[in-house]
Amino acid sequence: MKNLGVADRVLAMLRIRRFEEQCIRLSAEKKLVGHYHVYIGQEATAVAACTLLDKDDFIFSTWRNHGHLLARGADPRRMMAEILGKSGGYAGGRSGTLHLSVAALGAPATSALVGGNLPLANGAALACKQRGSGMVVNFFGDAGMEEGAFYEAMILASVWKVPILFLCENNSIPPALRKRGQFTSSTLPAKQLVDVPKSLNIVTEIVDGADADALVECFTRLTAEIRSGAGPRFVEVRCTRWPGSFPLFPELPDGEWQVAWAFGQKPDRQDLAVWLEHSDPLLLHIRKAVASGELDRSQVEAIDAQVRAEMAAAVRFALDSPYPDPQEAYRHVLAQGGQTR
Ligand SMILES: Cc1ncc(C[n+]2csc(CCOP(=O)(O)OP(=O)(O)O)c2C)c(N)n1
Ligand SMILES: [Mg+2]
Repeated sequence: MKNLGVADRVLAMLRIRRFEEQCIRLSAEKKLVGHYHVYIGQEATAVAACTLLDKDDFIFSTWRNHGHLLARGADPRRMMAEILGKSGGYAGGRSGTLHLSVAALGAPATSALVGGNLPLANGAALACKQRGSGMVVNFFGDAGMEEGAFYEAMILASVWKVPILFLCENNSIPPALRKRGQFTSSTLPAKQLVDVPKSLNIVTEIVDGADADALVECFTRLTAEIRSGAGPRFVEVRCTRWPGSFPLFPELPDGEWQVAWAFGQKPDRQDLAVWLEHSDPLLLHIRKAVASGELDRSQVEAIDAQVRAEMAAAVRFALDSPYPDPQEAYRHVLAQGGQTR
């Protein structure tokens, strides 16, 4: 990971975790209105991928975009304001959570359509190739592979040899199968997801999404190959859904994530305890760093205090930000005669 030590990596993952806990709290209080998706349990993937990117690179994301954008450097205050539909948000409250994007950070579009961002990302990768700089990381979920747009993007990327990492976050994998064995999605007839891009001559990898070090190692290698002009790469990141994401609206199964859980204390809920033990990249990474002597408990607590303060400030900023003036709805839209106001 580019210039990220263990402490910075924990900080980056914890920022995403605590940001989304605030989303869940605000939703329960009816201050965040409507549907939204959390990235809890997948944080290591965004952090490992985005910290390898340069200014002129791009990411393309989905409805599960909070982690990708925070890892790319977005300001949590403006993100939270956008999610609440407030004028202080990145799009003045127009996009909400589902279309959150920050063009200035090389995150020009988030698609809420399954598979919808693949052709866009591929086009950006073609632009990178033509201008001779930059690459694209295209985040999408495993269901994206069931869309026609996926095949269009794979074929063109392979033929054009564009600089793109197709990063499939397969969050439906049971822990025991994350590292080994064959696992198909419910509807693809391929033995493994990677067999599909492989058949189109795209080099593929499978990596454990609960292992931050493995992700860093894998993405470092793949992005170097892509930057050297070798063409597209496809990676299946295998992760396991967090128990709090199963209800229609996410919930915190046992309250907020506790630093103490990384130091032997167990939550009350059994399903959460099992998930933490086997599948939480944040907890597993902290445990590993403590075991190797790179971090101690007081350092983790200090990181947590810093993150909590930052996220409390983000919530305050978003709640204090006014809703947009209704007239704003007419801006940036095509009016009669093709003129914009
Ligand atoms: C074209 C299209 N069809 C259906 C939906 C409804 N939908 C939203 S999320 C989702 C499942 C996505 O699964 P996956 O790609 O694995 O991502 P995950 O939510 O598991 O991260 C579906 C079917 C949609 N948004 N777009
Ligand atoms: Mg999925």
